[in-house]
Amino acid sequence: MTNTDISNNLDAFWMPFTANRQFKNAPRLLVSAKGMHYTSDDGRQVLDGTAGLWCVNAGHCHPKIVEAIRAQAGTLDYAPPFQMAHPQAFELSSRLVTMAPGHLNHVFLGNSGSEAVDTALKIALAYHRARGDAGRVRLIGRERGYHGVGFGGIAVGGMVGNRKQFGALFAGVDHLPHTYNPKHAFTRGQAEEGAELADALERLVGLHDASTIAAVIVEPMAGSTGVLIPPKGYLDRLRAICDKHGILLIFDEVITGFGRLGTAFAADYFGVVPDMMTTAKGITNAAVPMSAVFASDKIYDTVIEATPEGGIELAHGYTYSSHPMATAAALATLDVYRDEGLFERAHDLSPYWEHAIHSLKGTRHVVDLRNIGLVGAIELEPRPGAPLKRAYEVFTRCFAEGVLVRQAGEAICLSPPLIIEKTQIDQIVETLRKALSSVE
Ligand code: PXG
Repeated sequence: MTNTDISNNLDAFWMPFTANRQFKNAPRLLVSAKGMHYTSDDGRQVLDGTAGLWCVNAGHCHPKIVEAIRAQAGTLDYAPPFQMAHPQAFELSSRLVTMAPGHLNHVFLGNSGSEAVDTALKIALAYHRARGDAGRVRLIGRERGYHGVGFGGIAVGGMVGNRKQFGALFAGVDHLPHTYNPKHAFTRGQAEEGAELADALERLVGLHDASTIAAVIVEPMAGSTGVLIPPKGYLDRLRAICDKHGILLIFDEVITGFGRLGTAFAADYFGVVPDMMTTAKGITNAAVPMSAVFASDKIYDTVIEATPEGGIELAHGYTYSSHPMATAAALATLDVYRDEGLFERAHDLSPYWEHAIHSLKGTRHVVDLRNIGLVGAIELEPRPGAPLKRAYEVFTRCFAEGVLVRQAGEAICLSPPLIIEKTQIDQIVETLRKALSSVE
């Protein structure tokens, strides 16, 4: 088939994580953005209830970030990151580590959360090998975890829909149970009970032996699977069991990093410091793709010192690691977060947010409400015989009414830019209330 009208050919673009045929029958297109709003191709203002995909934390097209990228594009377009570098790579990394808790004093830069996850898993393996413990190759994830779409990430990930098409390379992983308990429906923030779910790690140690396990990776708060908030004490217990058995603990902070919970990182919010932390999204306000893996002194020193000087210590990296446009965007983004006090703003707004989310209790179809920081989830009862349809219709109705929300299974997830105003929180919740009342 030859297409002559290229502009109207929606077929060529194989859309990611999208129902391609359904979308192409009724496309939803965004053509510009500013602050809290997108503009759709039919000229409507759409309030962004999801910060894009959990990433535009400082609001859209922030002038300082736009200017930094513009200036960088005309100064240094690209510098090779292997055996060469540019000064901003060091400046950014130094700034990042001053923000991080504990001894997370080194960062490895990449372009996406998926790359960050693969990088962290590889560093974990390299670390144990460098210690002379090369038998530690097993990786432990968690049911309902999302760690991106690389083979490493889907192996430790726990969302069946993302695994079942690709199950070729999953040997050598195991999973902890997820932490969702419907008994705790409508809990505000963290549930009091459930820390003992972390003890499942002891059972996996009993099954595989600690000498085979390299690392455990979890999202401190599971985002993509519909906002699953860890019970109180759960992450502390996971930390303690990892320490007892010499297992590295990796927090996947791709969503929670850079202010989402009202602190720089979820590690700060929960008061638990991992051995590595994967971040992306908010690091550049999503204006240019970038990710950073934070690693502890212990890990960095061990891997670096295992190779004689002059040798490449870690056989890993990307053409676009520390890309100049990304480092410029990240430096400007960190300035904005600091100068506008956006993490504190998220913290201060979170009680209002919590109240607004939980005001949906009693609305038709709602079976659970969850919140933490500036994150919320509205769990719906599935429509009998038509799973996922109800949540999808709520999503499309909200979009028609000028509010962007995100469907995750039977849940609607919210994670607005941290610049959101209280009246806009009200608008999101009222639009949802109306949509929920009007769908079958
Ligand atoms: N880890 C976590 C915890 C994530 O949330 C990734 C890794 C992968 O990042 P990249 O940049 O490779 O996509 C993510 C990504 C959603 C949604 O709607 C979430 C993500 C991506 C797309 C949609 O929940 N998170």
